[in-house]
Amino acid sequence: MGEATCDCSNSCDELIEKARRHNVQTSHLRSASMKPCPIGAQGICCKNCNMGPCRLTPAKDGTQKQGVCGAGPDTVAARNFCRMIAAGNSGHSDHAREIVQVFRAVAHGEAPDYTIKDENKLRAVAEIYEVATEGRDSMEIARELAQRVQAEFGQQRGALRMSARAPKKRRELWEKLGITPRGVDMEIVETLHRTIMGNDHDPESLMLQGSRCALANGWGGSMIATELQDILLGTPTPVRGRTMLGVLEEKQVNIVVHGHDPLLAEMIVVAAREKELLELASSKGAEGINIAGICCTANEILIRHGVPMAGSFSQQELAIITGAVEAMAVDVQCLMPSLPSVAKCFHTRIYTTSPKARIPGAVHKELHEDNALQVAREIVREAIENYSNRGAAVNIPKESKELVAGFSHEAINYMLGGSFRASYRPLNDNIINGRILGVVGVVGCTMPHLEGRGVTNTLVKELIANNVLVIQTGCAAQACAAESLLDPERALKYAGPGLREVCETVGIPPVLHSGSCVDNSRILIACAAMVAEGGLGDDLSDLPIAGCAAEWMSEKAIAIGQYFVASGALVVFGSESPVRGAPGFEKLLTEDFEKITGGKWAFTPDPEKMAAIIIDH
Ligand code: SF4
Ligand code: MSK
Repeated sequence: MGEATCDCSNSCDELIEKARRHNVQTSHLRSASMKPCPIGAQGICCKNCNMGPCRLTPAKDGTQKQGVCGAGPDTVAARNFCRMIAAGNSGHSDHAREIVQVFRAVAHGEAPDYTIKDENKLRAVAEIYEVATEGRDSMEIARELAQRVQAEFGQQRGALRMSARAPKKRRELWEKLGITPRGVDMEIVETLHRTIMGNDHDPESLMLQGSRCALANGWGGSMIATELQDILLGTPTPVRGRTMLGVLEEKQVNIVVHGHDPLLAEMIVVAAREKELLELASSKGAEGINIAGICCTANEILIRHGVPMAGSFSQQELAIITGAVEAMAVDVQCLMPSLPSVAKCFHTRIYTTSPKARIPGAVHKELHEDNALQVAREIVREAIENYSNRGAAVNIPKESKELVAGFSHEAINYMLGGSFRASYRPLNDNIINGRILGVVGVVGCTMPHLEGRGVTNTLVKELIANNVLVIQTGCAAQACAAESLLDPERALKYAGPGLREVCETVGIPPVLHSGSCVDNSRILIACAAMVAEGGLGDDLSDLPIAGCAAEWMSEKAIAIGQYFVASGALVVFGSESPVRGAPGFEKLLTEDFEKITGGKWAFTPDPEKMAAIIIDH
């Protein structure tokens, strides 16, 4: 592992030290004392039935062990991998379901606090779903669109409409392989069915279903979430912002929003700007109300409003330990159950807002489509009341960094081609003439045990130095922002001459932050647009593209990785292979899959090796 290169390491170290002094456990401290299970780490522990759990470590003489039922390591590892895909897909797709429900409610006049912000996108998505738009008003279109999208969750046959956005050749390959995604929920259920005890034991057959399930996420659930969020909340365009824990304000009421679903955070942003609540804050001696985000909720409100990002996944507890956060309001996913116990030592109030993500010890205020702003106002009001309870031990790190984010597919298209002829032509031309080597999505999480090591940053710097244009989402973007890699002026100095010339001409930075985890679907759309533009081949697997996650922790990351592999991309993950105890299955993922879908996996914890694998490719 390389030297620590993340500028935030010092401030994080100070807060971890403060936690230690206060006898507060954080993920960093727990991680240091946790020895991962060596069998699970290799993918060969099975607990799918009560004859086990079976641990399939090779016997001393080297013979491969089998579970009580006779399942070998390859079957067990394949089932475990597919279950991660199904779980990851469920996260993104159930998030999408919530968005569709609110969208439907807006269309029926039942969600008074939301509206349709992007009419152009409403009409564009309606066309994908073959909803007539000519001469119809937005709400009429939205009602029919909501019904069609909602039906896709339970759809049993045919293809998810969004998958038609993939190039024709790719769709034909999916058909030939029998992996065209049929229904959002159906692919998750079938994957779980195939992986219960006594069912599908063939690793390749399992992974074809795993691929179909992953595609139902990338070209289904995630894409539905992204597009409908844009319709409801606005399609992102480049916006300036700030990041790191230094965005918390010493003299203001700080409210941190955390999770993935932007519906609550949007309303908290609205409530925090209301005159009455600002006056209440002032009456309590605060100079204002400061909203800051953590994880993907941060990305969502950054790309639409420029709201500062306090930090990434591994910094959620540290935000509380600053002693300066009056309230942390969470929605769904990536929420550490430790938050209330950390908050107990400070004055922070933790609010859960989804019935699907409750945490013992948190105050629960449930958000629905018809009460969103009211819940947001209550949280903001209670945070203001809590301001006077702030203790003396306030330690807000000094650093914060500037950044530019909000590079949706539409924004990139516009910036490349201009307002009269938005297109990917300049990008394709510069790949063809060799100025740009390729385009890589650097996504994924941050890990407590890697805090401050700059793993993602090392990878991104290496890529842009080699003229690779980087697109980011998720907490990886937050890690890079903390080292000014999302600050166009500062990042350009790391870019190779070809990439730098193109970025300067077109006016884009070499690292483009396009949003949250579900917004990886924006990268799929951008890749499909590159194929459609012509000159680089007629399938996604012909493009010089790759996806990678230098740090990853969630099953959602595996689901994302597999939809890129099934779409024809090389995917490199920054860890030892999670299936290394099953050599046959590992070979299927890292070698044989390329012959099936044109994409494959690679694993290495070394960011320089990751970059080398991608550049070679
Ligand atoms: Fe063991 Fe087979 Fe049951 Fe898995 S399914 S726990 S390998 S007996
Ligand atoms: S929030 S899934 S830690 S990126 Fe999307 Fe960050 Fe990973 Fe959660």
